[in-house]
Amino acid sequence: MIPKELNKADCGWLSGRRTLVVGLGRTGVAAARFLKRCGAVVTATDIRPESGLRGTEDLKRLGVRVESGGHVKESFFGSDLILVSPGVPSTMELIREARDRGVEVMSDIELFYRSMDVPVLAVTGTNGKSTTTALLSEVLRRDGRRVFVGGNIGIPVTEYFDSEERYDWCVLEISSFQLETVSTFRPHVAVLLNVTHDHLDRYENFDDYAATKLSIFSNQGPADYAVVNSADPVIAAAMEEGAFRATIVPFTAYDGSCEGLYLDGDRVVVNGPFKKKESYPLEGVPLTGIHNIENIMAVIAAARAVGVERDKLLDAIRGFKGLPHRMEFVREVAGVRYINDSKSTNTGSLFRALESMPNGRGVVLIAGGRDKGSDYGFLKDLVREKVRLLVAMGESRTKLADTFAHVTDTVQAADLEDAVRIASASAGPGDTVLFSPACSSFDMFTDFRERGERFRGLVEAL
Ligand code: UMA
Ligand code: ADP
Repeated sequence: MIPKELNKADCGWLSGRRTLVVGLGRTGVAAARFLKRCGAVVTATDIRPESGLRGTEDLKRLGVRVESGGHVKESFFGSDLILVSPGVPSTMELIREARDRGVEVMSDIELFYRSMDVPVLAVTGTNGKSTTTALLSEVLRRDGRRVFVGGNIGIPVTEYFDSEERYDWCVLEISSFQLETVSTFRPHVAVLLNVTHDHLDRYENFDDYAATKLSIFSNQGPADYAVVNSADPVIAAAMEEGAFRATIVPFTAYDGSCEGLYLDGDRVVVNGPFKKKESYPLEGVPLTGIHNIENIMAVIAAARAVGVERDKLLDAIRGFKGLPHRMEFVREVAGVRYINDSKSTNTGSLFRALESMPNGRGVVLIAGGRDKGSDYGFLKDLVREKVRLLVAMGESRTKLADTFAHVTDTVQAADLEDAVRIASASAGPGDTVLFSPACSSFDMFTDFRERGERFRGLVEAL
């Protein structure tokens, strides 16, 4: 077996530091374990009572002090360092006050970055992060590299140090929450896929959210790469303002011939900044939809930036079937196709889902869940064009039904089971039942996976 110390933690800087870990979800538990191993004096706190938490017994055994069922002010103010979980807003009063008193506050991404020493490729954006991260890591593996994949994709980054595998590259999916408290994080390649409305229940306004996304590039220099979707208005504006110090690799699935990556019929053309002009045919590529072409372009750009050859890239792209719960075909029943897009948690992803549906009004759309302060209005034209019936569910059902009442038929369902029953009764041969909620799942489910699996189960049972 490969010896453990190969994934070396260079974490002497943590030794003896009084550290408070806020939030004991997956991030907090992994980070507390890592901090303890580095010799920090660790307290971990969660607003939930201990009965609702996992992994606290193990932490206590390691010598971590656990404060559950609420947060203790003194623990915040008496720390040298606060490690804040992504789900905990960094603007929280106690954290703000602690920072004012000189306590350093960081996310696990910053903690990780300061403690390791292999190149990082980081992917952010409102939508497409997981698909792009998974495909990019697949490409690097196909090229024989030893890759750690982590971050918002569901693997806390500090688990890197737990692994018995030896890594020499990191591909990280990074959320805006994780970027709120980074200061030195400098990915060698940073990808920004798009910036559309999301998480407006956490940020003051859209500009605030967009600025957080763009901060992924803050510490890059000319030897690094910024892979950006130049068709996105927020990103185009940032390019215009000269917001990047890294070498920019722009990509667009909309404009014709230009610098960077563009689409020419059924081929992706790479026209700089790399020396060789290349083209990548898309025939035989399982991922479909214009949004996935964007994801593929981002992957090609990022992989070329770190020297992966064209043939290996194409092989991996052709072999990648996509992740579950993203426009996943479930089954055809009586001529009706059922698609599970449970990972659609905002209006941008619903837009792309509808855009990829055939013209005509053959879509029965099931949407709704926990609203995040979204404005669904801009979807009206697309809904009018494609959706025959909207089945609205979850906390946002009235808001959705009111928004679309004048452009299509709408009905409110009691729950997902009711929604699938209504949708299947009204869909006819040639129609598609599309489950693309545009909202988070937390009103009725643990997460998007549970929601998608429930949908799949209901469709299998039809
Ligand atoms: N908590 C407090 N005090 C508070 C608020 C919350 O103690 O004031 C506690 C909660 O009681 C809970 C813990 O904090 O026990 C939850 O922490 P968390 O929400 O950060 O959950 P983790 O399990 O650590 O998961 C996080 C990410 N979650 C969020 O960003 C909300 C996961 O992304 C990520 O996969 C994981 O870290 C590993 O990096 C999920 C997500 O929904 C998939 N991300 C958002 C998205 O994709 O839209 C950004
Ligand atoms: P994320 O990790 O950012 O949530 P995923 O790859 O999990 O991204 O996809 C989430 C949702 O967004 C799915 O509904 C998927 O079909 C859609 N999607 C994927 N890529 C893109 C993209 N580039 N632009 C817009 N929507 C996308």
